[in-house]
Amino acid sequence: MSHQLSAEQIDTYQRDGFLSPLPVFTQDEVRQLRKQFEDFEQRFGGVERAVSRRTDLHLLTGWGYDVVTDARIVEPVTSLLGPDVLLWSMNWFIKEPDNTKFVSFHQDANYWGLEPHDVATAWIALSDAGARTGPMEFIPGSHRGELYEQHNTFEKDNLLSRGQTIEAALPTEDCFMTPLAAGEMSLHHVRTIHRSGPNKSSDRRIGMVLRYCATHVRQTKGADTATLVAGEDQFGHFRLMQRPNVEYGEDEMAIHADAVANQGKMIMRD
Ligand SMILES: O=C(O)CCC(=O)C(=O)O
Repeated sequence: MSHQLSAEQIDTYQRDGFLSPLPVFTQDEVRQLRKQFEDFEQRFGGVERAVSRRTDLHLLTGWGYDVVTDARIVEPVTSLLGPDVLLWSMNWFIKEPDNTKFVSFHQDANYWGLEPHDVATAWIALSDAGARTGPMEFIPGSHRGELYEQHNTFEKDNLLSRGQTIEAALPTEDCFMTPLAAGEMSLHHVRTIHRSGPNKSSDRRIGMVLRYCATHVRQTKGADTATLVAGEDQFGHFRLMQRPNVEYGEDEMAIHADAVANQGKMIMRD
């Protein structure tokens, strides 16, 4: 069965800079994935302490690797980026129940260092991401406009690494909320302006966030790693990572720690 996007879906993405919702996982699968993720959190000392380790779980766990290579996610991405695709990183945006954490208006292209901007994010809900949970909100068409200057606020409740915020006046009245049911995903372009509000629900809002790029994309900030998930890599711009042999194995832990530290450096480097 093909999971490629239709011509109409591709047009919508190209026009708006995002596409939502798309079904991915069944309820059984999503329950199992949430359990695997929450087991990981417990294994590493609980929710707070596991935060520093949760990036790139596909380098540490088979289930993580299976997710980032899942045809139901990767094929729609190839419809947008072409047949040769890398996973650059796997992140988590989690808002605990009844929580003031938020994400300010920003553009990912401003600080990732990836160029050209043939880069897309698959944002996958592992819990309900309905209107009360602070789902993703996008400004349609903003990926076709300018790259805005962002100010680093380091605000306590801002989930972004530096609290980066676009301070210019934006057409916020156009902002489009994309609530998702558990198991659904949205796709967004690396230049699309987006934000999200606080979680006013009684459950965690768990976003599993996968960043994909075409193989011709370069990291302009230094040497970086990525995982080939579709087609072939004829460019060699990234050191390619492999599926972990042993779940949480010693070698895997070292490889993972190294990749995560390096990615942190890339994101924080100006
Ligand atoms: O999940 C969120 O609230 C924000 C995620 C985000 O900014 C992103 O995926 O680029």
